[in-house]
Amino acid sequence: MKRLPTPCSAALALAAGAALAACGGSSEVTITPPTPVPAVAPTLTREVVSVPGGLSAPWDLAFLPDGAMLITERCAGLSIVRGGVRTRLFGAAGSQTVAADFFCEGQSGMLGVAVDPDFGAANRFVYLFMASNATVPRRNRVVRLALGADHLRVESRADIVEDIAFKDVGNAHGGAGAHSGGRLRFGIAAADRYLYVGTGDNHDGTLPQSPAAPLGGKVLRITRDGAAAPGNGAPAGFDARIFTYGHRNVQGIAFRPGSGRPFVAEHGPNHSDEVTALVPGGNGGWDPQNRPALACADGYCGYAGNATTMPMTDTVRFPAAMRPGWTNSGASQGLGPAAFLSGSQWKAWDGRLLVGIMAGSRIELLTLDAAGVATANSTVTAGNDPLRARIRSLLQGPDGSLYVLTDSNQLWRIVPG
Ligand SMILES: [Ca+2]
Repeated sequence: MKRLPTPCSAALALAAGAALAACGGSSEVTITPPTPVPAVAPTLTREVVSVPGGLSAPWDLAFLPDGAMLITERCAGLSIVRGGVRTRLFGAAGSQTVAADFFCEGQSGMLGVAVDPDFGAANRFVYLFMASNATVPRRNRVVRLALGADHLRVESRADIVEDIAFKDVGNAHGGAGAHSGGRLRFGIAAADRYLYVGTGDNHDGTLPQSPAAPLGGKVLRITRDGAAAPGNGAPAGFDARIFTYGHRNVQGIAFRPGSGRPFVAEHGPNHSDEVTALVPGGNGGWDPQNRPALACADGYCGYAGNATTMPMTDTVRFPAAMRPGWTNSGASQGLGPAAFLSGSQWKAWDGRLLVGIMAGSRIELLTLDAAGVATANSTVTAGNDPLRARIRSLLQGPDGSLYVLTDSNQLWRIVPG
């Protein structure tokens, strides 16, 4: 409540929605501020979206400006769905354009997809993260496709990053193709329309802190031609495409509305799924090598020890490491995708961060403070629908709804109301 020196004026009091106090006997009017509209959570409705031909191991999705949906499937490739018609554009046999070097194995194959921010205005570029056997050893690549004018065919392909680490041979910790990362997202700030690429540690102890290619356990930030973006801030001697390093397996990348700051979500080992706000040149502090106190098969300590002896963020080795803003209650439940909610349709959730959890089978809502540290978290439900599934991809669509891909081969549209 605030007291204003003012003539006794009913008009002023009414205009301010105020209560008039002691009118006639005082030179002050007491103004009660308008009661704020309570911040309420949206009411969610889940729709299962039918994709002609069905989905098999869907991994990521994106939208063209005309509303058409792009979907990747790990072993099939890239499809476009528009007007209820699905076209297999690029990838395995059966696609309009077969990529002879594309394959899937283990966790790898056709993973992330992103659409150029200038799609339709200056180009028709779409970007894919995929496993390629064009080299020995095999690598993950970022491939840029130019779509035809009707968006129903691929006109050309340019491989803009060819040296992302791929686990070529199985070891004590699992088969080939593990921990490739794979998410692709463009920055949202006007000065940050660069492509961010999440990569993984391949069960290789040396990769996350390695300054050079093959690039694994990193977030790359590149131009549409695959060159290092300006301002990456990688330490001297590091590959200039590296934006941050010291990560385990980056499968969630999201940008905070307003600031545009990038956040990543990472799957922990037997503990400590993490969400981290990134800083240019930052070290995520994951270093699964040289832990003499631990038994580390094949030189990889990533599954040895615990949150103290093999931390997701080692602040002893790396005092300046980026601290996580949220850790999943000391557990690892398969943290994967991440997406910020944006728009008044989300009511009190506008600007909050969603993360998807695979083994934990849920979507979690995080409230972040200005520094990116979680102050609250809760599990997202749609009324009595617990939205339980292994969550593979999260993306807010151009209609303002949330789109979700699950390992149950479903596409959900979650509509706020
Ligand atoms: Ca970390």
